[in-house]
Amino acid sequence: MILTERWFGPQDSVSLKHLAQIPSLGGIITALYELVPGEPWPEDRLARLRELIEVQALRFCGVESIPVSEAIKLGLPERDRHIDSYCSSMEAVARVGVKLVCYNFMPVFDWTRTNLAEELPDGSTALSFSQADLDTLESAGGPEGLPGWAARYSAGELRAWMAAYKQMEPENLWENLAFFLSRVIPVAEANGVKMAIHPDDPPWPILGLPRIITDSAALRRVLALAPSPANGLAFCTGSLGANPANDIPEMIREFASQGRIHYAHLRNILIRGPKSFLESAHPSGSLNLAAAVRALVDNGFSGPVRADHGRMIWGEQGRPGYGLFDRALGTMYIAGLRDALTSKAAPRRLGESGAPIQPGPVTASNISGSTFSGLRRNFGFPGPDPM
Ligand code: DNO
Repeated sequence: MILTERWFGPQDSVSLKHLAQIPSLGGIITALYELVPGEPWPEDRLARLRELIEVQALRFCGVESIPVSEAIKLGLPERDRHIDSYCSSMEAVARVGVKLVCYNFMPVFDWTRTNLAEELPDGSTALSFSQADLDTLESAGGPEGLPGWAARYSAGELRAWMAAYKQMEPENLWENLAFFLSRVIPVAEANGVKMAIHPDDPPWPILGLPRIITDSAALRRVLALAPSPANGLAFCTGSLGANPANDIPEMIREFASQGRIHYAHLRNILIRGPKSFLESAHPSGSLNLAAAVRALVDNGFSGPVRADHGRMIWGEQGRPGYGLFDRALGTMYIAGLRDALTSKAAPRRLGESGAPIQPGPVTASNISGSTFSGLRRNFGFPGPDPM
């Protein structure tokens, strides 16, 4: 299991340098967030991201996400062109040495919350969701008031996309997912890439839109659509766990033992009532993250995990869910669970040894094979690369 954090690129208010100071962190998950879904990803920009990551002696472990355009999810005529772009982006990702691609198949909205900064008694703030609040918002004029989503579509686009899904039944969405996988999985196989579908968050239909990746039966079905090791899961405890009927450790045991979990998001939630939850601190909430980590470890999972979201603590301001401090605490909690279960010392990373280091700039002499291993060698960092 390799511990990673998500980084939103050079525009992120949390710097790579600060992320690299989290003990035990092995890698970064990022993407070309500035590009529109359906556009092919230029390899040179990916190579630049890799360089920035490796200068911090971290590894570029995966992309989250190459977004799936609405045209693909709706099965519109331009989906062929978008799928071609998708495959070419995946090939570019593979060429820079990154072999994990996370994606989701949620119509219009990705993860959805009704409050991005609910104040808790201890003065921290957390993301929360309440179906009742969403229903109120819907009856008060629609999803434009929904916090957080607005960056992606204009109000007009949003209304148009929602209207386009009006006639769509869940089975139609399954058909479009099957079509997408039939085209992308062979390309993933040819490039040694693992595709990892993220479950729907929350795992039930919202705002009249179908949501299909919600429980064990759905995960089995998506894996069966393309019975290839390249077709796998981004197992998200917080998303699936919002439905108390989902037994998280049991689900992990099932899918990890088949080698089909390629990536995991490990965060906690506090279920407050039917379809109502709060994103709680990693060690406390309705989910047993220790059991989740144990299920991963016991079933041979060796891929990247990340703490996913955190609360805002210690007065930090920033992108909801993606501040530095609470994600760092979550990462340390997961590292502790992992190390206790594996009885292995965590792989030491450059900079944790106490030796003074100056990671940049990268020069020809410290790039050998990859910048990452070059830096490791230059600074006399012992042991194999942590992947
Ligand atoms: C939220 C994330 C999701 C995830 C996508 C994957 O923080 O877990 O936005 O990145 O659903 O495609």
